[in-house]
Amino acid sequence: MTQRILITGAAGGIGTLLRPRLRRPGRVLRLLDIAPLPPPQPGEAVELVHGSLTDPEVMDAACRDVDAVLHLGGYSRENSWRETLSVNIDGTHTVLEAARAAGVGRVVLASSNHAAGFREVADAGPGGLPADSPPRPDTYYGVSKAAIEALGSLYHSRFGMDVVCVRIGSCFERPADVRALSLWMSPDDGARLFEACLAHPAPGYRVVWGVSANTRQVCSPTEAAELGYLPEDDAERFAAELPPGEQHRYLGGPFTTTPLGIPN
Ligand code: 15L
Repeated sequence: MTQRILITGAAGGIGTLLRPRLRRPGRVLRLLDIAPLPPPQPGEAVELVHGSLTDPEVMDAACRDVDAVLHLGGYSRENSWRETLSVNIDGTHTVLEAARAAGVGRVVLASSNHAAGFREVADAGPGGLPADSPPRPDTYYGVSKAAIEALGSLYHSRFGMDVVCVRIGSCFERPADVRALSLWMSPDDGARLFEACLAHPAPGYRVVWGVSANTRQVCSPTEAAELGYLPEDDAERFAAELPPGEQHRYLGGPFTTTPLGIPN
């Protein structure tokens, strides 16, 4: 039977990196974004949906016949409170509500290290910061990620939906700076982690870190490992190429000092 996965924010940075990596025989990726999506490649099993995740009608139609939702959509950086509230928080409510109404049993939410951005790196200890460390957001953006984790918990407790919140570290082709040597999640590991979120028989509600097997890791790998995630990459191989820099005091790095409400 065909498996259909809805990916919101599919034209964004992580959506673009995952699109080729989540291709599988017997799987259709339904890609949703308000931004233009590249047309299907020959043989690529995708359905393109142009629309906003904040629109309940769009989301109701997008969730039809879907087995799981990967919710990557929304602002991925700091923005005004009003925009953050409307797109990231209210928009995630719209996504969860549409998924519930359509009977979708599993939603994976893209949370972020910035939900816990004011956690001190020095508190990590040998096991790393637990994935469910209580929120210490560093921005309105971080608040929105903490809020969607809470929404996910509500939808699990009320409706039995499986909801996995992935506190993504820094997911780019390569780590951008010294801070990312601790927080990098390679695109391939990102795909491995999202596959684990989809494959686990009954994840319930859980929060996991989305990072690679970095030598300088500060985030606990345990919770994601329990899900079945086996990372293969380590940011350290890029260390020599990076400009010199220092580890930040706080997990959120520069987000802890960026002016609130101003796009960064
Ligand atoms: C995030 O949550 C952002 O979406 C991304 O653009 C990076 O800034 C990342 O965190 C990070 O902390 O490096």
